Amino acid sequence: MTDAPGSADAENVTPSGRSSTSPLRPCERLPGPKSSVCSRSYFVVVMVFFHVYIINVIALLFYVHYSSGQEDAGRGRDEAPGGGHLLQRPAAASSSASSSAAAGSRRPPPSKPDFARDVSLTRLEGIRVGHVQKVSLVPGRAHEMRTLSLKPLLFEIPGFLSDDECRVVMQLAQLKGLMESQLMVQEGQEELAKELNLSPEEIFNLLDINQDGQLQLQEILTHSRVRDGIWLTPENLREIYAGLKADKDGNGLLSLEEFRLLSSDAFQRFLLQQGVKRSQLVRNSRHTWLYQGKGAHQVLQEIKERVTRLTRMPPTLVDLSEPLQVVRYEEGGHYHAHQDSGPVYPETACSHTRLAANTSTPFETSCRYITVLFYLNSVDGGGETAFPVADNRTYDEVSLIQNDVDLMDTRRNCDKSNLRVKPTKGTAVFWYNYLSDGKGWVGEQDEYALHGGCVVTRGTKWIANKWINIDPDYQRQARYQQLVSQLPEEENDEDLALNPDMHSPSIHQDL
Ligand SMILES: *[C@@H]1O[C@H](CO)[C@@H](O)[C@H](O)[C@H]1NC(C)=O
Ligand SMILES: *[C@@H]1O[C@H](CO)[C@@H](O)[C@H](O)[C@H]1NC(C)=O
Ligand SMILES: [Ca+2]
Ligand SMILES: [Ca+2]
Repeated sequence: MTDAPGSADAENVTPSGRSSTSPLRPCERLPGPKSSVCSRSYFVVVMVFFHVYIINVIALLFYVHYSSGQEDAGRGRDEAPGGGHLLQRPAAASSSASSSAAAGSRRPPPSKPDFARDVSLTRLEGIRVGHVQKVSLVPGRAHEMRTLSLKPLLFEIPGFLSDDECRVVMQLAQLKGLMESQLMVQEGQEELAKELNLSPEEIFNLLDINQDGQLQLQEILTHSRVRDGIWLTPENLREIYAGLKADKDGNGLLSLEEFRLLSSDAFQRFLLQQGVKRSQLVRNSRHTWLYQGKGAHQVLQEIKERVTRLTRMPPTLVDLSEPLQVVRYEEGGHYHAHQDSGPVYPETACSHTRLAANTSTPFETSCRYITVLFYLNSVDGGGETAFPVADNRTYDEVSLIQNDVDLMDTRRNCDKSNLRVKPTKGTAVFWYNYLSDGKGWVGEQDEYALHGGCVVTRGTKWIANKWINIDPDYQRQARYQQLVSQLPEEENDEDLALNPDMHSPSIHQDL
């Protein structure tokens, strides 16, 4: 992966949004050291701290706050395991706490008759790392597909696109125009932060993952990353401490007393004063989206069909997925490690099936079952797609940052990733962002799918991402498809479905 700005795939985030933030499941005070469920919450708090996407966070916290009382009584299905993230946009943009709270706690009405599950998703077999299987994608030629890792289940297919196809895709993207994948962070959200109304003690507690009464650097870094924003390194954080004289006793940790003396937007203000460079953002690239439905350029339609054959996904699902994302990284471009999708909780809706989710669903994430990433050129230097924890024996979010080495930092530490894929023109890699539920549908998020685009040291890097969107909630996916199929045809192809640009005001973040 690599790349992509956002979303991309590899790098990515969702056009629709993924990104992450966590829906915090209501967790009463953090249970033990780093439980990942709760651990996301501090992260959210940190974001508040930095003021990034505050609106989402606030609405989220309100939601959690107000709904934690009545909790799960009627939550049906899948309890989501994992961590969290993503919330994209709260139902009611903030305004009053009470209104979003109300929305949040409204229970989905007893829903319509269930759809019988008549589809079973194929999941390819990886067999073992290095295994090569032949696949038939175009008439008269067999492609070789090599297994690169089992966690995540990841494959590489050289020559998936011809040189001409690569050229056409790059030209179409240029014709359409590329936009910045990540905007600079905006200022001025203090008022919102105030509405949050958490005491410094409460925030401190949420941040203190190991509950030792001190904030270690990693505790702050780990949870400041999940969304697009300024990417802090351990050194940045030390400079901030020094600049703000935050660590009075100089032990490198923030105690509650030290923390209390900082205003809630101190870090953010400090960073903005220093000036933020593009290289300090989570993503440093430009991208655009190319529609692949009826009427689209022949090459784009063929790519979509080839992806359908490769992944053996139902064609309707591929048709209803996000358009093709094309991303360009200039020299110096990168995309720090991220997940393309987020965990899905009962409170979370997938961006692509939002239409079928009831309005009471306050949070949104991208649900990208599969990421197919294409390299449109061979890069002169750097630009690999890194999978920091591919096939690692275990996964522990907090261990991603140790001794000042941050495995998610693709400007510095790609060489320490477990797996790196070199960008080669025409090659496609694809992987599953979710596990199977064991019954032919989408299961839990696969945390090992963490990936990023290493910094391009020479030349330009072009990639494209094709995501296959599937809602882990089968009923919601089915309802969505039914709704879409009832719409007049033009609409359903073009506007509605997943043109990310139409999704929400917040899309730019993800794209
Ligand atoms: C959402 O809930 C309303 C009733 O409150 C219902 O009429 C509507 O069909 C539901 N939407 C979906 C997609 O289930
Ligand atoms: C990778 O696996 C090793 C061995 O189990 C473990 O010590 C390390 O923490 C893992 N890395 C991450 C980031 O979880
Ligand atoms: Ca601590
Ligand atoms: Ca200290």
